[in-house]
Amino acid sequence: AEVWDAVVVGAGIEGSATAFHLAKNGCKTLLIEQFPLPHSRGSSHGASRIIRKAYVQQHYARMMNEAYPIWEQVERETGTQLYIKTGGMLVGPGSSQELAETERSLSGAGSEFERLSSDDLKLRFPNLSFPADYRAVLDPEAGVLKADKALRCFQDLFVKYGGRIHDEEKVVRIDPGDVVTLHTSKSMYKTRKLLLLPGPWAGKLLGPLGLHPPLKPTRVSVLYWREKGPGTYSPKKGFPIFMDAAHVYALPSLEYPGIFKLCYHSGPVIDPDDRDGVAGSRGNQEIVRMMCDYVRKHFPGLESVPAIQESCIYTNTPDEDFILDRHPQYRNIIIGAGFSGHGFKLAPVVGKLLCELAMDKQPSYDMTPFSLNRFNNTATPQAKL
Ligand code: PYC
Repeated sequence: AEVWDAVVVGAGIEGSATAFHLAKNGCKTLLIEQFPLPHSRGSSHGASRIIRKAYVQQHYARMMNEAYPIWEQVERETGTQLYIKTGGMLVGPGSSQELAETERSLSGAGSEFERLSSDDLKLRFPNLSFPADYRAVLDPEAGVLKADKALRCFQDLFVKYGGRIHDEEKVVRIDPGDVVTLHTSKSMYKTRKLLLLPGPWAGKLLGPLGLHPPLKPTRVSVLYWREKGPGTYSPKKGFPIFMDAAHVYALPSLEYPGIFKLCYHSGPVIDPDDRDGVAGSRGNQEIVRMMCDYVRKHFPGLESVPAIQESCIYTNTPDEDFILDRHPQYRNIIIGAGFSGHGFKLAPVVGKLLCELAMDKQPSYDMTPFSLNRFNNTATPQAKL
């Protein structure tokens, strides 16, 4: 059988961006996806995602300095607009650690931001209602990514650079070795490097390879809300994407123009193969009720029950940092997992880093926050987003 330089498993945004970098760097690469493309079974479906530099963790703020130019390059190469600049705001109590740390990481990454005092927040955003001590950090470069188009662009460029995509092909067994053998539902492949980016299926693929990182596939309810008046929270009227230190986020929906997407960044743990569990509402009613309360209190211009509910899977690590690492024993097997609901915007840099690992180059960033062995000590770090 022919031997591939690289096989990438999983054609979500992380796998597709990784495959793009590999092909662009001259590796003969196959991208395998278990479902027909495009699909909504994983974490890369839908029309919109937030893009921002405002991060508590400085490593992501720095990586975003490189992600933006790569997104721009993809836009240029495909002639497709992917990024809509709206600006973004992070709100929280004046004493919030998240706000202070986000300002510190933006400064450290050399990125601009604006600090809004409690009075500024009330003046600038009279259509929001927060307690008197709340303040905000404004990230001027934040905005919306056209997610479904972005996914397609990475896959198109991958093919343009000589890559091959096989969809509707499920991996059933991996035999490690100097040349890895990959058995799928349709065929068998040999590859020098295997890159696993299976999204919520990571646990199922890694278990047989002796790895059990603490990954939790989580069903997040994606909630869409109608406005009471036209365009109250529209970017056309200067309203930015929104994040609350309490893990709520909101953005104008490209899925349903004119309707606002506002969600809670958590949900019940599910099995990605249990379709009822993925699409269902078990465990989410509580979150929907909580979000109705949230909207009534803080977004008085929205109707207080969601007009549309969809779902998406986040694959969470305990510290919400990604896993980007080699298999500790089989060094030619490379893993990207645990994107914890915030990986889409960073996919161009994730792909670059995993490509560097696959090509035995020195990674461009310190990989310590992404290591598999950080889970070996038992203490569970506090989640922070
Ligand atoms: O990372 O900005 C983000 C985000 C928003 C919603 C889910 N993730």
